[in-house]
Amino acid sequence: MTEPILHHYPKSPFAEKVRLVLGYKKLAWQSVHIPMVMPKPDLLALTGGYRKTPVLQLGADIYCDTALICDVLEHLQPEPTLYPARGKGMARVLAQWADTTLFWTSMAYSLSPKGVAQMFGTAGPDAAKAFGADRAAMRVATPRIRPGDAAGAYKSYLRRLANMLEGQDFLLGAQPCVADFAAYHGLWFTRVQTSVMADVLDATPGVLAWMDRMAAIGHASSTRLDADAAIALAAQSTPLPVDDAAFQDDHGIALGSRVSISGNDVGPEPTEGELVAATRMHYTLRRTDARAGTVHVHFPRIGYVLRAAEPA
Ligand SMILES: N[C@@H](CCC(=O)N[C@@H](CS)C(=O)NCC(=O)O)C(=O)O
Repeated sequence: MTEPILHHYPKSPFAEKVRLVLGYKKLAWQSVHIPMVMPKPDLLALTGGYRKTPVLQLGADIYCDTALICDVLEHLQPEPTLYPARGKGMARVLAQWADTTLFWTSMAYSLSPKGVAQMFGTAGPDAAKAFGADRAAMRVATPRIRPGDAAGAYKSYLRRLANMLEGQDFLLGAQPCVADFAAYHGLWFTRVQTSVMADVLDATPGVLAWMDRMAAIGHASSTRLDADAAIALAAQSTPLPVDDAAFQDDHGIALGSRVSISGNDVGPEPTEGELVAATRMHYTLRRTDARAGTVHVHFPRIGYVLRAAEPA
């Protein structure tokens, strides 16, 4: 098996979610560091437009969004499972809440002026300003949460998580599942990246103890790869066969059509290509890039907008 390649940067909470899933599944991986803000020409050579972090690459297959990346890693290495048979619907629903509502609340709380000053440290106020402008442009359907509202909501959510952890080590039982990884990463950002804001966690010691258990999972072993090598690998590889028999058409868009896919709440940058598969859970676009060659770019259905592409 070729090692999965993760395109990410160390401070990214969603990347921390995937790094821990790789650790949980003991999968060795290769690590490509990408910029925190646009432009990201090397990442876009692979994705064709998608700019969010992280992205997973297997040869010429490019997987966008951590919900899909978790499914792909589960397929690569089924044990230990992220989706225990009993309660897997609950695990996915809780993960979706955690990746959206909980995440946005934790970021609105953590990225206070004090938190931002710590995060950018010596990089200074200009870097912080560029980061703020970059992220504001990404928010198409997520209103900014004001600091007082974020603080109150965050404290409530932490109490709810603490309540779920009473009498068990992880959110839905004795073992972690996808919901634990999804709930963890926003809190990790508060605790580790903006530790000046971390006293909000002190009121829920059960959550802190669970965070220690999650951190102990670790990141498995990784080796650094540079972006040019990852792109060259895509160019030398052939995308995996797609499951066109499992076509589920919910849009009246036939396989073979030119389409675009973009995020429906954050990250409006579209990826365009030929729709080569649309299964119950995900879409696959084929596109050809001057540097990366022919690649398949995959997106989950949930959270993304599929449209027929405008005629050129
Ligand atoms: N739903 C996406 C969200 C990913 C996301 O918003 N990631 C943040 C970083 S943690 C991001 O992309 N920020 C902008 C960037 O890195 O360019 C996922 O699950 O992968």
